[in-house]
Amino acid sequence: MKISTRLVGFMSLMLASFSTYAATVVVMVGVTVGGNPNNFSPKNVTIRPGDEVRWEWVSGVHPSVADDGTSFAPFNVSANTPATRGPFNAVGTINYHCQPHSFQATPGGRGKVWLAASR
Ligand SMILES: [Cu+2]
Repeated sequence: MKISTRLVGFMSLMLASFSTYAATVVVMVGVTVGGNPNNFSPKNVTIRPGDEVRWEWVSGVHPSVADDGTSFAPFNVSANTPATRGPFNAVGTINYHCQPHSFQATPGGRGKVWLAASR
């Protein structure tokens, strides 16, 4: 009983610390890089368990999806409609792309969210 009470207390503390430090990482959509206006910027972001990612519109039309189709719901941001996804908790890499622009040469319409193990 005592041990399980401590465990619950510890887990509550862990959850509290996640929510205390959880961040929303912003990625701009439709940023011009090297003359190409169809980039995510930053292209690659690192987040921690519990963090969210918010994509914010800069220019163009960029319907975007996770490469695996399941890591987050598709989005298509516009001037006053950013898209927030998460919180993400599974450690690993989520590759994603803009459907019409993913074919473009690097940098082009591809991005990556890397969820690192801990803070
Ligand atoms: Cu695009």
